[in-house]
Amino acid sequence: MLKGRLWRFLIFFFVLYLIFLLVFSRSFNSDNNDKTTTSPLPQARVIIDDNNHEQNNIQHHEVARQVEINKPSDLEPVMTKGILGNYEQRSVVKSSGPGEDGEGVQLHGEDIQRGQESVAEYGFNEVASDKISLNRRARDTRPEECKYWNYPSVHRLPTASVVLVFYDEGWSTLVRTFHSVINTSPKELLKDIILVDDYSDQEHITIRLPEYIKKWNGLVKYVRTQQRVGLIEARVIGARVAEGDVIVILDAHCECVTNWLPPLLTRIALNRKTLAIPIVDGIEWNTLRHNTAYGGTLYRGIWEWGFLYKETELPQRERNLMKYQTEPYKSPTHAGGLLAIDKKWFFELGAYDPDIKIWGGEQYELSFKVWMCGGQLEWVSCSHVGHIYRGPRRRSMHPRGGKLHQSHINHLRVAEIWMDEYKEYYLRRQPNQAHLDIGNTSEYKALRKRLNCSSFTWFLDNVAYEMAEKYPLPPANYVWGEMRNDQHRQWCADTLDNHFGRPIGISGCHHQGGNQLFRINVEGEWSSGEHCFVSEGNSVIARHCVQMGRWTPKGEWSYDNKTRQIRSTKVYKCVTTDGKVLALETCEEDATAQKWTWTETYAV
Ligand SMILES: [Mn+2]
Repeated sequence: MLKGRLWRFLIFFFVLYLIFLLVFSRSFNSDNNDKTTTSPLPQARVIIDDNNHEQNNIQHHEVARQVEINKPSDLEPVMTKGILGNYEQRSVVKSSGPGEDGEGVQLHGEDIQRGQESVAEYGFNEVASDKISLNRRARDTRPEECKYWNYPSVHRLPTASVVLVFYDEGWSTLVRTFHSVINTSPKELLKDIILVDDYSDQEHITIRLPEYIKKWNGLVKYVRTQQRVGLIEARVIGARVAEGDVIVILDAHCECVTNWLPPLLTRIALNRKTLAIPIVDGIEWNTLRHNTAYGGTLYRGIWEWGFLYKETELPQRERNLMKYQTEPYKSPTHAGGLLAIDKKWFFELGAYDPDIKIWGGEQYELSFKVWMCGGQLEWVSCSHVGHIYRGPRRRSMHPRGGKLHQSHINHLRVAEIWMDEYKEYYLRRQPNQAHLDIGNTSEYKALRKRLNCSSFTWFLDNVAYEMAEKYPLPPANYVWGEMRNDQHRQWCADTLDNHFGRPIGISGCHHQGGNQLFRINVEGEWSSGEHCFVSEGNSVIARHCVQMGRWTPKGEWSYDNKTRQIRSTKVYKCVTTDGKVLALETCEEDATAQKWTWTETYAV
């Protein structure tokens, strides 16, 4: 009796084991061409493509049938703790070249000087970069748990087009970017790579690059703009050319971490209106060392009311929805450079507003409209891409002849079109921008109506709800503008570009706003940009308005319109200057050095 039961039990498990083997061996096969293990020569890749052509077609039919049978819920990733996921590399051959595995490279001798010159030229140390293999394997910065996720097989995921935009980018950092895309992407999923050259001058871009990419037989495409159009427009040009289902935008100085693509595409397969964001690791501009960005903490993207991008710890409310620490999670916005979006959805949303030009604010535009028009934005914890943050570059990347305040015009367009009555709060933070000409917005407002998008209030209440605590709505300004001293009439208050914790001072009045643009609001907060000011002894100190993750203004200042004094209600002293420094002293109504005249200065 007992023996019979035991047998049935054993047979049951044996069958289960067979099914398991069947499912996973399929996935192993689809992933065999991956990629970074031996740094395959590009030429070899092409040959592999040709050989597998017939086989691919057969698989395709077989899988098309499966798609009909499978429900969408079958696309959900499956965690098999302790057993490597279906896209993971089975064996990693360690390479020992310079910079391998994301290590940094130290230069010696005359290379040091050449390296510094390349930083001035490109913002990266190209001499250090040149020493590293174009096929170096990026450091695996993912949390360990990521290795155990199983994603839908390649035939059930949309294909990707990777769009890279650049202007006079350094050779090896640029080429390594698309090598890394090719080396880390299952070839069935990578439709093409679009290199958008925004009218570069340098010959390694204009002549050498189009020649170099020929060996990929069309997988890598080169598109050149007819004049400088700036990053945002160039991306849209690339997106139009792309033949894949999903547009993946990366900067042209990135390195993809193993198995970065399937987790992104899975989010879009599950919901085509998802804007999927990889986790951005930092690569140092001087040594090309690849670092883990966040440690174990989960962050998401928000902004302060002047549209400076901020990241904040993932609220508990979101974490409560997660079974695993490595699941994707919702975020109000993102840093802007790296993203994946369904191509059709991107163009349904009007791509990027064509009057948002050059650079700045585009991530808010895209994030707001994705959320408000029925989509969602997710950060995908198991998709990591390294990005080289630029060092001190001598030449500007931005097109010449562009408007001085273009990024502010961009911000204002986003506020005008998408933020309803909350546009006012942007203007309280940036009052000098009230009269900038932002052009015609009617077409985009019509698009918003046509897509039946929700209100910005809905977005704040349901998505970016932590704004209320982190960056509450700024109170109305009581006075703002340039602060000129009555006694030392050529001097104005100036933040002196000081960092947080340092005293502010004075400098010659220049009427250009910037460091001389101050605000005191009706709640007694005295600030400039995102600096808030507090008294400390006889000095006025700049500090961050957010302390311990929370907006904590001191609100200790008042401006008296009659005496024109700025008084600290905390230490009962007034702001003064001796023509050298800005200080606090006992208030005296007759002291002309304590009198300040505010002049509103508008950007044009
Ligand atoms: Mn970048």
